Amino acid sequence: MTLKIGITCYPTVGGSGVVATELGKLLAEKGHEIHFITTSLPFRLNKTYENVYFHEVEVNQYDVFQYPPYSLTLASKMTEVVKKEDLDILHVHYAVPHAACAVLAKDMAKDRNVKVVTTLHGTDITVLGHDPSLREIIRYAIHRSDKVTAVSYALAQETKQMLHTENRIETIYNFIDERIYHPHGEKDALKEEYGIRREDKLAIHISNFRPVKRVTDVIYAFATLLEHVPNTHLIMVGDGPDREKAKSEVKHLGIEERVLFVGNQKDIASLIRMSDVMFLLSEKESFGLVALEAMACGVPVIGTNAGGIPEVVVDGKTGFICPIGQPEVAGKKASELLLNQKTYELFSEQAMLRVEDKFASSTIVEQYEKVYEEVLAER
Ligand code: GMT
Repeated sequence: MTLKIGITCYPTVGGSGVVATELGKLLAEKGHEIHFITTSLPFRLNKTYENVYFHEVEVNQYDVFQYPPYSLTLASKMTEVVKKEDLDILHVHYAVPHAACAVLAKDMAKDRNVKVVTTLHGTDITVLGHDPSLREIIRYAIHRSDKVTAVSYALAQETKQMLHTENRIETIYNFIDERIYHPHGEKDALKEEYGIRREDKLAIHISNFRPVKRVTDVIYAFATLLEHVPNTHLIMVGDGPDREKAKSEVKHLGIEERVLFVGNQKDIASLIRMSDVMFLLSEKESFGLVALEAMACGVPVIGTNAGGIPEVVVDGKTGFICPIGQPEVAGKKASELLLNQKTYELFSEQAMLRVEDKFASSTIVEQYEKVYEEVLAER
């Protein structure tokens, strides 16, 4: 059965937008008709795809409003697309405000009986869910969705505990595009472009440098790693509020020669491939898509025991799981890997196998299709 599916996500850089867009692309390849309803073209939708359509949500600033009414504009656009394109499903990524808008659109296009599938990605629950001013709307949006999925068991559990909801929340893991994230490709030439000798080791961190990512812990972990493995470098990819803090810590530690801040980058896969180990030392992380991207490229991950990270990274097998806020432990674990070639190769192999086994895009897409079929069977 081919379906008409509306997808709403935050279209700018970020794991949830990546997952939503890649899902839409793969569903379209399987013959479903996909309608992205977003404020701009999702950044991974960089060319035209068969069966994929884009409906722009315009957010205008009017003098009469103090704030642009994004949620209402979105709900209105969703309703319009549901009616015009006769959508079967509205699949929204993020509870706030997307699920609430979808519920509103469902009510406004009542005769169409569109079904709402909400996927929770983390920050909507782990940060916004704690905000009393949003808790009721999150609870309502979840309660009124026809199906709610979360990207990890940890997130599903946390959502249930926080909102005291009886709703069944199904875990569907994230996935990566295996055509982009794989271990094959040029590494040494790129390393040299960054001034790193091919025989030197390289650690990588990729994030939006928000406080939850604890980027200064990454710097401290690297400093410990450097004590044990002197020919190591660190590449910091991304940008955000804590970038300057991290930079000044690097200066304070006198390791400027070894740490590169490269800002937001397009070709993440090549940067991961040229690296030997990834640090993801967040205090909150519902899944950690970058960890999956690293593992798919055969790069072991040193992560924290936050949220869903331990569901992605298997401690002692595809990387190491360390306590939050203990960067010296993370640095020591990374050095153990980099100093033991045999163990390193084993971890690298196991990381790739785990991605194939548990996070294959074909399996995950089928899980979403099953969810769509289930909710439509209730029509
Ligand atoms: O990590 C972020 O700050 C970005 C955020 C997003 O909206 O993309 O990431 C969340 O969703 C990703 C995709 O499901 C997950 O891999 C991230 O773990 C999650 N971030 C947090 O939970 C902090």
